[in-house]
Amino acid sequence: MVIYRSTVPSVPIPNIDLFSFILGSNEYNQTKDLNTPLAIEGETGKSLSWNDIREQSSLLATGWTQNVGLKQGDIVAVFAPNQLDHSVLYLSLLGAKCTISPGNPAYTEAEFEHQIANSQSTALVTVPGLLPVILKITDKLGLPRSRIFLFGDKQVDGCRPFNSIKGNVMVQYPLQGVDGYNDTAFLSYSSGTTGLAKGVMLTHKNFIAQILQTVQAEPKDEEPVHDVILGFLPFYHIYGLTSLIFNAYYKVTPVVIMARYDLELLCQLVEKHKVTMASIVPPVAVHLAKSPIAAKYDMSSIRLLGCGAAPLSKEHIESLAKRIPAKLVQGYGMTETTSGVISQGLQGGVAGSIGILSPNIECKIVNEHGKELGDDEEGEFLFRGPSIMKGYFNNDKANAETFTLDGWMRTGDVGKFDTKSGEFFILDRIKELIKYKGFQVAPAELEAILMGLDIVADCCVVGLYDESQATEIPRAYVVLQPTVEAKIRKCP
Ligand code: 4UV
Repeated sequence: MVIYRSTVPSVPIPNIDLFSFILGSNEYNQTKDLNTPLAIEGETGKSLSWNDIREQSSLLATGWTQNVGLKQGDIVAVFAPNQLDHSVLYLSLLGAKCTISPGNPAYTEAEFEHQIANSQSTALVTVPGLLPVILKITDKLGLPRSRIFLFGDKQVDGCRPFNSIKGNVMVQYPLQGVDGYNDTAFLSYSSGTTGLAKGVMLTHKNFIAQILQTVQAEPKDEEPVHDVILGFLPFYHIYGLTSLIFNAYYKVTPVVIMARYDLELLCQLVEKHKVTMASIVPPVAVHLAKSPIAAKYDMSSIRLLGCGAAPLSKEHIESLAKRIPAKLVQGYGMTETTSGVISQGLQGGVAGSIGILSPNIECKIVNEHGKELGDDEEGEFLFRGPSIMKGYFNNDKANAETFTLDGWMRTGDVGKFDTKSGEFFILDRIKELIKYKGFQVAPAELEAILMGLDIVADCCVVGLYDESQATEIPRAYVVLQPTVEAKIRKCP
Protein backbone atom coordinates (compact mmCIF):
# COMPACT_ATOMS: atom_id res chain seq x y z
CA MET A 1 0.00 0.00 0.00
CA VAL A 2 1.25 3.49 -0.84
CA ILE A 3 0.32 6.57 1.13
CA TYR A 4 1.58 9.63 -0.72
CA ARG A 5 2.85 12.51 1.37
CA SER A 6 4.14 15.88 0.35
CA THR A 7 7.82 16.39 -0.31
CA VAL A 8 7.42 19.72 1.53
CA PRO A 9 7.75 19.45 5.34
CA SER A 10 4.50 19.58 7.34
CA VAL A 11 3.46 22.77 9.09
CA PRO A 12 1.75 22.96 12.52
CA ILE A 13 -1.80 24.35 12.52
CA PRO A 14 -2.68 26.51 15.55
CA ASN A 15 -6.05 26.14 17.28
CA ILE A 16 -7.36 29.67 16.81
CA ASP A 17 -10.37 31.23 15.08
CA LEU A 18 -10.05 32.40 11.48
CA PHE A 19 -10.97 36.06 12.25
CA SER A 20 -8.10 36.37 14.72
CA PHE A 21 -5.75 34.40 12.50
CA ILE A 22 -6.26 36.77 9.56
CA LEU A 23 -6.28 39.98 11.60
CA GLY A 24 -3.63 39.03 14.15
CA SER A 25 -0.03 39.98 13.61
CA ASN A 26 2.05 37.83 11.24
CA GLU A 27 5.29 37.99 9.26
CA TYR A 28 3.56 39.82 6.39
CA ASN A 29 1.42 42.42 8.11
CA GLN A 30 4.27 43.39 10.42
CA THR A 31 6.32 44.66 7.51
CA LYS A 32 3.75 46.03 5.04
CA ASP A 33 1.95 49.38 4.90
CA LEU A 34 -1.50 48.55 6.21
CA ASN A 35 -3.03 51.86 5.09
CA THR A 36 -2.60 51.31 1.34
CA PRO A 37 -5.44 49.82 -0.77
CA LEU A 38 -5.95 46.09 -0.21
CA ALA A 39 -9.41 45.52 -1.72
CA ILE A 40 -9.89 47.64 -4.85
CA GLU A 41 -13.19 47.79 -6.72
CA GLY A 42 -12.20 47.42 -10.38
CA GLU A 43 -15.02 49.44 -11.89
CA THR A 44 -14.92 52.46 -9.56
CA GLY A 45 -11.41 52.38 -8.12
CA LYS A 46 -12.87 52.66 -4.57
CA SER A 47 -10.73 50.79 -2.08
CA LEU A 48 -10.32 49.55 1.49
CA SER A 49 -6.99 49.15 3.25
CA TRP A 50 -6.08 46.30 5.59
CA ASN A 51 -6.64 48.70 8.51
CA ASP A 52 -10.09 49.75 7.12
CA ILE A 53 -11.09 46.09 6.79
CA ARG A 54 -9.90 45.29 10.31
CA GLU A 55 -11.71 48.26 11.85
CA GLN A 56 -14.95 47.89 9.90
CA SER A 57 -15.23 44.13 10.38
CA SER A 58 -14.45 44.45 14.11
CA LEU A 59 -17.16 47.12 14.60
CA LEU A 60 -19.65 45.10 12.54
CA ALA A 61 -18.87 41.98 14.53
CA THR A 62 -20.16 43.63 17.71
CA GLY A 63 -23.09 45.04 15.72
CA TRP A 64 -24.21 41.56 14.65
CA THR A 65 -24.24 40.48 18.28
CA GLN A 66 -25.53 43.62 20.03
CA ASN A 67 -27.80 45.20 17.42
CA VAL A 68 -29.12 42.16 15.56
CA GLY A 69 -28.91 39.49 18.26
CA LEU A 70 -26.96 36.93 16.26
CA LYS A 71 -25.57 34.19 18.50
CA GLN A 72 -22.51 31.98 18.31
CA GLY A 73 -23.12 29.22 15.75
CA ASP A 74 -25.90 31.06 13.89
CA ILE A 75 -25.73 30.43 10.16
CA VAL A 76 -25.93 33.41 7.82
CA ALA A 77 -26.56 32.86 4.10
CA VAL A 78 -24.85 35.26 1.66
CA PHE A 79 -25.83 35.60 -2.01
CA ALA A 80 -24.11 38.41 -3.93
CA PRO A 81 -21.77 39.03 -6.84
CA ASN A 82 -18.28 40.08 -5.67
CA GLN A 83 -18.47 43.32 -3.68
CA LEU A 84 -15.84 45.68 -2.29
CA ASP A 85 -16.95 44.99 1.28
CA HIS A 86 -17.46 41.23 0.90
CA SER A 87 -14.39 40.57 3.03
CA VAL A 88 -15.61 43.00 5.71
CA LEU A 89 -18.91 41.10 5.78
CA TYR A 90 -17.31 37.65 5.97
CA LEU A 91 -14.78 38.68 8.63
CA SER A 92 -17.43 40.46 10.70
CA LEU A 93 -19.62 37.36 10.76
CA LEU A 94 -16.63 35.25 11.80
CA GLY A 95 -15.88 37.89 14.46
CA ALA A 96 -19.46 37.43 15.71
CA LYS A 97 -18.74 33.65 15.93
CA CYS A 98 -21.30 32.89 13.23
CA THR A 99 -21.05 30.45 10.31
CA ILE A 100 -21.26 31.83 6.77
CA SER A 101 -23.15 29.94 4.07
CA PRO A 102 -22.21 31.58 0.75
CA GLY A 103 -24.06 30.69 -2.44
CA ASN A 104 -24.15 31.48 -6.13
CA PRO A 105 -26.05 34.74 -6.81
CA ALA A 106 -27.03 33.27 -10.21
CA TYR A 107 -29.01 30.46 -8.55
CA THR A 108 -32.58 29.75 -9.60
CA GLU A 109 -35.34 30.28 -7.05
CA ALA A 110 -35.38 26.55 -6.24
CA GLU A 111 -31.62 26.52 -5.65
CA PHE A 112 -31.79 29.56 -3.32
CA GLU A 113 -34.59 27.90 -1.39
CA HIS A 114 -32.70 24.62 -1.13
CA GLN A 115 -29.63 26.29 0.38
CA ILE A 116 -31.50 28.67 2.71
CA ALA A 117 -33.72 25.88 4.07
CA ASN A 118 -31.07 23.15 4.14
CA SER A 119 -28.50 25.36 5.92
CA GLN A 120 -31.11 26.48 8.48
CA SER A 121 -29.88 30.04 8.02
CA THR A 122 -31.27 32.49 10.56
CA ALA A 123 -30.11 35.61 8.72
CA LEU A 124 -29.26 36.45 5.14
CA VAL A 125 -27.23 39.05 3.25
CA THR A 126 -27.82 39.87 -0.40
CA VAL A 127 -27.94 42.70 -2.98
CA PRO A 128 -31.08 44.76 -3.72
CA GLY A 129 -31.37 43.21 -7.20
CA LEU A 130 -31.93 39.74 -5.75
CA LEU A 131 -34.46 40.84 -3.12
CA PRO A 132 -37.64 40.02 -5.09
CA VAL A 133 -36.73 36.36 -5.42
CA ILE A 134 -35.06 36.10 -1.98
CA LEU A 135 -38.02 37.69 -0.16
CA LYS A 136 -40.44 35.29 -1.84
CA ILE A 137 -38.47 32.43 -0.28
CA THR A 138 -37.69 33.97 3.11
CA ASP A 139 -41.31 35.12 3.58
CA LYS A 140 -42.39 31.53 2.86
CA LEU A 141 -39.79 30.06 5.25
CA GLY A 142 -40.64 32.58 7.97
CA LEU A 143 -37.28 34.38 8.02
CA PRO A 144 -38.22 37.95 9.08
CA ARG A 145 -37.15 41.01 7.07
CA SER A 146 -35.33 42.29 10.17
CA ARG A 147 -32.92 39.40 9.52
CA ILE A 148 -32.34 40.18 5.81
CA PHE A 149 -29.44 42.59 5.17
CA LEU A 150 -28.12 44.32 2.08
CA PHE A 151 -24.85 45.35 0.54
CA GLY A 152 -24.88 49.08 -0.25
CA ASP A 153 -26.42 51.93 1.70
CA LYS A 154 -30.14 51.74 0.88
CA GLN A 155 -32.94 50.28 2.94
CA VAL A 156 -35.25 48.33 0.61
CA ASP A 157 -38.56 46.59 1.42
CA GLY A 158 -37.82 46.66 5.15
CA CYS A 159 -34.32 45.18 4.77
CA ARG A 160 -31.40 47.17 6.20
CA PRO A 161 -27.92 47.74 4.78
CA PHE A 162 -25.57 45.68 6.94
CA ASN A 163 -23.24 48.65 7.32
CA SER A 164 -25.96 50.38 9.35
CA ILE A 165 -25.76 47.85 12.19
CA LYS A 166 -22.14 48.57 13.19
CA GLY A 167 -21.49 48.56 16.92
CA ASN A 168 -19.47 51.31 18.59
CA VAL A 169 -16.73 49.11 20.03
CA MET A 170 -14.44 46.74 18.18
CA VAL A 171 -14.65 43.06 19.00
CA GLN A 172 -11.61 41.89 20.97
CA TYR A 173 -9.52 39.09 19.55
CA PRO A 174 -8.42 36.30 19.79
CA LEU A 175 -12.09 35.42 20.17
CA GLN A 176 -13.01 33.52 23.30
CA GLY A 177 -15.03 30.30 23.19
CA VAL A 178 -14.39 29.36 19.54
CA ASP A 179 -12.90 25.92 18.98
CA GLY A 180 -10.99 26.47 15.76
CA TYR A 181 -10.46 22.73 15.31
CA ASN A 182 -14.17 21.90 15.36
CA ASP A 183 -16.36 24.94 14.83
CA THR A 184 -17.67 25.53 11.32
CA ALA A 185 -16.52 28.80 9.74
CA PHE A 186 -18.17 28.27 6.35
CA LEU A 187 -21.02 26.06 5.21
CA SER A 188 -20.31 26.01 1.48
CA TYR A 189 -22.46 24.03 -0.95
CA SER A 190 -21.23 21.24 -3.21
CA SER A 191 -22.98 18.24 -4.71
CA GLY A 192 -20.05 15.99 -3.75
CA THR A 193 -20.07 12.63 -5.48
CA THR A 194 -23.81 12.35 -6.03
CA GLY A 195 -27.22 14.05 -5.76
CA LEU A 196 -28.10 17.65 -4.91
CA ALA A 197 -25.93 20.33 -3.31
CA LYS A 198 -24.96 19.52 0.29
CA GLY A 199 -23.63 21.79 3.03
CA VAL A 200 -19.86 21.27 3.36
CA MET A 201 -18.75 22.04 6.93
CA LEU A 202 -15.39 23.80 6.72
CA THR A 203 -13.84 24.58 10.07
CA HIS A 204 -11.63 27.52 11.05
CA LYS A 205 -8.78 25.00 11.11
CA ASN A 206 -9.53 23.90 7.52
CA PHE A 207 -8.97 27.48 6.25
CA ILE A 208 -5.97 28.18 8.45
CA ALA A 209 -4.38 24.91 7.29
CA GLN A 210 -5.08 25.82 3.67
CA ILE A 211 -3.34 29.18 4.09
CA LEU A 212 -0.34 27.83 5.99
CA GLN A 213 0.05 24.88 3.62
CA THR A 214 0.10 27.27 0.65
CA VAL A 215 2.66 29.57 2.30
CA GLN A 216 4.79 26.59 3.37
CA ALA A 217 4.93 25.27 -0.21
CA GLU A 218 6.22 28.55 -1.65
CA PRO A 219 9.93 28.85 -2.49
CA LYS A 220 11.66 30.70 0.34
CA ASP A 221 14.66 32.11 -1.47
CA GLU A 222 12.89 34.42 -3.92
CA GLU A 223 13.07 38.21 -3.72
CA PRO A 224 9.85 39.73 -2.29
CA VAL A 225 7.52 40.79 -5.13
CA HIS A 226 4.85 43.47 -4.87
CA ASP A 227 2.04 41.41 -6.26
CA VAL A 228 -1.40 42.64 -7.32
CA ILE A 229 -4.06 39.95 -7.80
CA LEU A 230 -6.96 40.13 -10.20
CA GLY A 231 -10.13 38.87 -8.56
CA PHE A 232 -12.99 37.77 -10.79
CA LEU A 233 -13.49 34.28 -9.35
CA PRO A 234 -16.64 34.41 -7.25
CA PHE A 235 -16.14 34.94 -3.52
CA TYR A 236 -18.83 32.35 -2.75
CA HIS A 237 -16.80 29.58 -4.41
CA ILE A 238 -13.97 27.95 -2.51
CA TYR A 239 -11.37 28.82 -5.16
CA GLY A 240 -12.18 32.58 -5.03
CA LEU A 241 -12.81 32.60 -1.28
CA THR A 242 -9.39 31.18 -0.43
CA SER A 243 -7.21 32.74 -3.14
CA LEU A 244 -8.83 36.19 -3.29
CA ILE A 245 -9.78 36.76 0.33
CA PHE A 246 -8.07 34.68 3.00
CA ASN A 247 -4.71 33.95 1.35
CA ALA A 248 -4.48 37.46 -0.09
CA TYR A 249 -5.36 39.19 3.19
CA TYR A 250 -3.07 36.98 5.25
CA LYS A 251 -0.21 38.09 3.01
CA VAL A 252 -1.55 41.67 2.59
CA THR A 253 -1.58 41.34 -1.21
CA PRO A 254 -3.90 43.82 -2.99
CA VAL A 255 -6.84 42.35 -4.93
CA VAL A 256 -8.57 44.18 -7.80
CA ILE A 257 -12.16 43.00 -7.52
CA MET A 258 -14.43 42.29 -10.47
CA ALA A 259 -18.12 41.72 -9.81
CA ARG A 260 -18.20 39.23 -12.66
CA TYR A 261 -15.97 37.95 -15.43
CA ASP A 262 -15.70 40.30 -18.42
CA LEU A 263 -12.68 39.89 -20.70
CA GLU A 264 -12.39 43.51 -21.84
CA LEU A 265 -12.66 44.88 -18.30
CA LEU A 266 -10.23 42.22 -17.10
CA CYS A 267 -7.64 43.35 -19.67
CA GLN A 268 -8.19 47.02 -18.85
CA LEU A 269 -7.70 46.32 -15.15
CA VAL A 270 -4.53 44.30 -15.76
CA GLU A 271 -3.08 47.25 -17.68
CA LYS A 272 -4.26 49.90 -15.23
CA HIS A 273 -3.24 48.17 -11.97
CA LYS A 274 -0.20 46.33 -13.37
CA VAL A 275 -1.70 43.07 -12.18
CA THR A 276 0.92 40.39 -11.51
CA MET A 277 -1.20 37.36 -10.58
CA ALA A 278 -4.59 35.85 -11.33
CA SER A 279 -6.37 32.64 -10.50
CA ILE A 280 -8.19 31.48 -13.60
CA VAL A 281 -10.25 28.56 -14.90
CA PRO A 282 -9.67 26.76 -18.24
CA PRO A 283 -12.32 28.61 -20.35
CA VAL A 284 -10.74 31.93 -19.30
CA ALA A 285 -7.30 30.59 -20.32
CA VAL A 286 -8.74 29.82 -23.77
CA HIS A 287 -10.41 33.23 -23.96
CA LEU A 288 -7.17 35.02 -23.05
CA ALA A 289 -5.24 32.96 -25.58
CA LYS A 290 -7.65 33.28 -28.50
CA SER A 291 -9.72 36.46 -28.19
CA PRO A 292 -8.68 39.49 -30.26
CA ILE A 293 -9.70 41.63 -27.27
CA ALA A 294 -6.82 40.36 -25.14
CA ALA A 295 -4.37 41.13 -27.96
CA LYS A 296 -5.16 44.86 -27.71
CA TYR A 297 -3.85 45.22 -24.16
CA ASP A 298 -0.49 45.14 -22.43
CA MET A 299 -0.56 42.03 -20.26
CA SER A 300 3.18 41.93 -19.64
CA SER A 301 2.85 42.72 -15.91
CA ILE A 302 1.37 39.25 -15.26
CA ARG A 303 4.03 36.94 -13.86
CA LEU A 304 1.87 34.10 -12.56
CA LEU A 305 -1.42 32.47 -13.55
CA GLY A 306 -2.89 29.73 -11.39
CA CYS A 307 -5.40 27.56 -13.23
CA GLY A 308 -7.71 25.01 -11.64
CA ALA A 309 -11.27 23.72 -11.16
CA ALA A 310 -11.19 21.71 -14.40
CA PRO A 311 -8.58 20.21 -16.74
CA LEU A 312 -6.50 22.36 -19.10
CA SER A 313 -4.88 20.62 -22.08
CA LYS A 314 -1.26 20.97 -23.17
CA GLU A 315 -2.43 22.67 -26.40
CA HIS A 316 -4.32 25.35 -24.50
CA ILE A 317 -1.36 25.89 -22.16
CA GLU A 318 0.94 26.38 -25.15
CA SER A 319 -1.38 28.77 -26.96
CA LEU A 320 -1.81 30.90 -23.82
CA ALA A 321 1.97 31.03 -23.33
CA LYS A 322 2.33 32.59 -26.79
CA ARG A 323 0.13 35.51 -25.78
CA ILE A 324 1.01 35.89 -22.08
CA PRO A 325 4.53 34.76 -21.28
CA ALA A 326 3.74 34.26 -17.58
CA LYS A 327 4.28 31.12 -15.54
CA LEU A 328 1.10 29.03 -15.64
CA VAL A 329 0.67 26.64 -12.74
CA GLN A 330 -2.12 24.13 -12.48
CA GLY A 331 -3.80 23.13 -9.27
CA TYR A 332 -6.47 20.74 -8.11
CA GLY A 333 -8.89 21.23 -5.30
CA MET A 334 -12.45 20.80 -4.14
CA THR A 335 -14.87 22.63 -1.90
CA GLU A 336 -14.53 19.59 0.40
CA THR A 337 -10.73 20.00 0.62
CA THR A 338 -10.98 23.77 1.32
CA SER A 339 -9.45 24.52 -2.09
CA GLY A 340 -6.13 23.33 -3.52
CA VAL A 341 -4.50 20.14 -2.16
CA ILE A 342 -2.36 19.31 -5.19
CA SER A 343 -0.57 22.07 -7.04
CA GLN A 344 2.33 22.72 -9.33
CA GLY A 345 3.22 25.58 -6.98
CA LEU A 346 5.35 28.54 -7.92
CA GLN A 347 8.10 26.25 -9.16
CA GLY A 348 5.83 24.95 -11.95
CA GLY A 349 5.59 21.39 -13.25
CA VAL A 350 5.09 19.11 -16.22
CA ALA A 351 2.45 20.35 -18.72
CA GLY A 352 -0.87 18.67 -18.04
CA SER A 353 0.01 17.55 -14.50
CA ILE A 354 -1.65 18.97 -11.39
CA GLY A 355 1.63 18.97 -9.46
CA ILE A 356 2.58 17.80 -5.99
CA LEU A 357 0.70 17.33 -2.73
CA SER A 358 0.34 20.22 -0.32
CA PRO A 359 2.20 19.79 2.97
CA ASN A 360 0.15 18.00 5.70
CA ILE A 361 -2.02 16.28 3.07
CA GLU A 362 -1.98 12.53 2.56
CA CYS A 363 -3.32 10.86 -0.56
CA LYS A 364 -3.98 7.31 -1.57
CA ILE A 365 -5.29 5.94 -4.82
CA VAL A 366 -7.76 3.04 -4.87
CA ASN A 367 -9.57 0.97 -7.48
CA GLU A 368 -13.36 0.49 -7.72
CA HIS A 369 -13.22 -2.20 -5.00
CA GLY A 370 -11.31 0.04 -2.61
CA LYS A 371 -8.03 -1.84 -3.19
CA GLU A 372 -5.04 0.43 -2.68
CA LEU A 373 -2.98 1.00 -5.81
CA GLY A 374 0.62 2.01 -6.38
CA ASP A 375 2.69 4.33 -8.55
CA ASP A 376 1.53 4.90 -12.14
CA GLU A 377 -1.76 3.06 -11.49
CA GLU A 378 -5.03 4.88 -12.21
CA GLY A 379 -7.63 5.03 -9.47
CA GLU A 380 -9.73 7.28 -7.26
CA PHE A 381 -7.96 9.89 -5.12
CA LEU A 382 -8.66 9.74 -1.38
CA PHE A 383 -7.38 12.46 0.96
CA ARG A 384 -6.70 12.93 4.65
CA GLY A 385 -5.37 16.02 6.43
CA PRO A 386 -6.18 19.28 8.24
CA SER A 387 -7.78 21.06 5.29
CA ILE A 388 -10.22 18.24 4.56
CA MET A 389 -13.81 19.09 5.50
CA LYS A 390 -15.38 18.07 8.80
CA GLY A 391 -18.25 16.50 6.84
CA TYR A 392 -21.57 17.23 5.19
CA PHE A 393 -24.10 19.11 7.34
CA ASN A 394 -26.91 16.95 8.76
CA ASN A 395 -26.27 14.21 6.24
CA ASP A 396 -25.16 10.90 7.80
CA LYS A 397 -25.77 9.02 4.56
CA ALA A 398 -23.48 11.23 2.47
CA ASN A 399 -20.85 11.22 5.23
CA ALA A 400 -20.90 7.42 5.42
CA GLU A 401 -20.53 7.24 1.63
CA THR A 402 -17.76 9.83 1.51
CA PHE A 403 -15.50 8.90 4.43
CA THR A 404 -13.85 5.53 5.00
CA LEU A 405 -13.82 4.18 8.55
CA ASP A 406 -10.20 5.29 8.98
CA GLY A 407 -10.97 8.87 7.95
CA TRP A 408 -10.04 9.05 4.27
CA MET A 409 -12.26 11.28 2.13
CA ARG A 410 -13.31 9.96 -1.27
CA THR A 411 -13.18 12.47 -4.10
CA GLY A 412 -14.82 10.77 -7.08
CA ASP A 413 -11.81 11.96 -9.13
CA VAL A 414 -9.55 9.53 -10.92
CA GLY A 415 -5.84 10.10 -11.38
CA LYS A 416 -2.39 8.68 -10.85
CA PHE A 417 1.00 9.44 -9.39
CA ASP A 418 3.49 9.49 -12.27
CA THR A 419 6.90 8.20 -11.20
CA LYS A 420 8.71 9.72 -14.19
CA SER A 421 7.81 13.31 -13.27
CA GLY A 422 7.11 12.79 -9.57
CA GLU A 423 3.77 14.57 -10.07
CA PHE A 424 0.08 13.76 -9.94
CA PHE A 425 -2.19 13.71 -12.96
CA ILE A 426 -5.97 13.90 -12.99
CA LEU A 427 -7.51 11.74 -15.71
CA ASP A 428 -11.22 11.23 -15.17
CA ARG A 429 -14.19 11.76 -12.86
CA ILE A 430 -16.40 8.93 -11.61
CA LYS A 431 -18.78 11.08 -9.59
CA GLU A 432 -22.06 12.55 -10.73
CA LEU A 433 -20.80 16.06 -11.35
CA ILE A 434 -20.53 18.28 -14.40
CA LYS A 435 -18.08 21.19 -14.33
CA TYR A 436 -19.41 23.99 -16.57
CA LYS A 437 -16.75 26.72 -16.83
CA GLY A 438 -15.50 25.69 -13.38
CA PHE A 439 -18.99 25.88 -11.82
CA GLN A 440 -20.63 22.79 -10.39
CA VAL A 441 -23.70 21.51 -12.16
CA ALA A 442 -25.39 18.58 -10.43
CA PRO A 443 -26.83 16.20 -13.07
CA ALA A 444 -29.46 15.21 -10.47
CA GLU A 445 -30.79 18.76 -10.52
CA LEU A 446 -31.16 18.89 -14.30
CA GLU A 447 -32.69 15.40 -14.29
CA ALA A 448 -35.25 16.53 -11.68
CA ILE A 449 -36.26 19.45 -13.93
CA LEU A 450 -36.67 17.14 -16.94
CA MET A 451 -38.59 14.56 -14.89
CA GLY A 452 -40.99 17.34 -13.93
CA LEU A 453 -42.12 17.52 -17.57
CA ASP A 454 -45.18 15.38 -18.40
CA ILE A 455 -43.67 14.09 -21.61
CA VAL A 456 -40.54 12.64 -19.99
CA ALA A 457 -40.58 9.03 -18.73
CA ASP A 458 -36.91 8.78 -17.83
CA CYS A 459 -33.70 10.69 -18.41
CA CYS A 460 -30.02 10.87 -17.72
CA VAL A 461 -27.77 13.95 -17.85
CA VAL A 462 -24.04 13.72 -18.50
CA GLY A 463 -21.24 16.21 -19.21
CA LEU A 464 -19.55 16.23 -22.61
CA TYR A 465 -16.19 17.94 -22.95
CA ASP A 466 -15.94 20.73 -25.52
CA GLU A 467 -12.24 21.16 -26.27
CA SER A 468 -12.70 24.50 -28.09
CA GLN A 469 -14.14 26.15 -24.95
CA ALA A 470 -12.24 23.96 -22.45
CA THR A 471 -15.40 23.12 -20.56
CA GLU A 472 -17.96 20.37 -20.13
CA ILE A 473 -21.46 21.01 -21.41
CA PRO A 474 -24.46 19.12 -20.03
CA ARG A 475 -26.26 16.77 -22.41
CA ALA A 476 -29.56 15.04 -21.57
CA TYR A 477 -30.64 11.64 -22.87
CA VAL A 478 -34.41 11.39 -22.58
CA VAL A 479 -36.96 8.55 -22.79
CA LEU A 480 -40.32 10.03 -23.72
CA GLN A 481 -43.64 8.76 -22.35
CA PRO A 482 -44.93 5.94 -24.62
CA THR A 483 -47.93 8.04 -25.74
CA VAL A 484 -45.66 10.90 -26.83
CA GLU A 485 -43.25 8.47 -28.47
CA ALA A 486 -46.14 6.94 -30.44
CA LYS A 487 -47.31 10.38 -31.61
CA ILE A 488 -43.80 11.23 -32.83
CA ARG A 489 -43.55 7.90 -34.68
CA LYS A 490 -46.84 8.65 -36.45
CA CYS A 491 -45.47 11.95 -37.76
CA PRO A 492 -44.51 11.67 -41.41
O1 4UV B 1 -15.88 21.77 -5.38
P1 4UV B 1 -15.43 22.37 -6.64
O2 4UV B 1 -16.32 23.33 -7.32
O3 4UV B 1 -14.02 23.03 -6.32
C1 4UV B 1 -13.13 23.48 -7.24
C2 4UV B 1 -11.88 23.96 -6.69
C3 4UV B 1 -10.82 24.22 -7.52
C4 4UV B 1 -9.53 24.71 -7.10
C5 4UV B 1 -9.35 25.36 -5.93
C6 4UV B 1 -8.08 25.81 -5.55
C7 4UV B 1 -6.98 25.61 -6.33
O4 4UV B 1 -5.83 26.00 -5.98
C8 4UV B 1 -7.16 24.97 -7.54
O5 4UV B 1 -6.17 24.83 -8.26
C9 4UV B 1 -8.44 24.52 -7.91
O6 4UV B 1 -13.36 23.52 -8.43
O7 4UV B 1 -15.14 21.22 -7.70
C10 4UV B 1 -14.27 20.16 -7.38
C11 4UV B 1 -14.08 19.29 -8.58
O8 4UV B 1 -13.56 20.03 -9.69
C12 4UV B 1 -12.71 19.20 -10.48
C13 4UV B 1 -12.65 17.85 -9.76
O9 4UV B 1 -13.61 16.98 -10.33
C14 4UV B 1 -13.04 18.21 -8.34
O10 4UV B 1 -13.57 17.15 -7.59
N1 4UV B 1 -11.37 19.80 -10.55
C15 4UV B 1 -10.82 20.68 -9.71
N2 4UV B 1 -9.57 21.02 -10.12
C16 4UV B 1 -9.33 20.31 -11.24
C17 4UV B 1 -10.48 19.52 -11.51
C18 4UV B 1 -8.22 20.21 -12.15
N3 4UV B 1 -7.12 20.92 -12.02
N4 4UV B 1 -8.35 19.36 -13.19
C19 4UV B 1 -9.48 18.64 -13.37
N5 4UV B 1 -10.55 18.69 -12.56
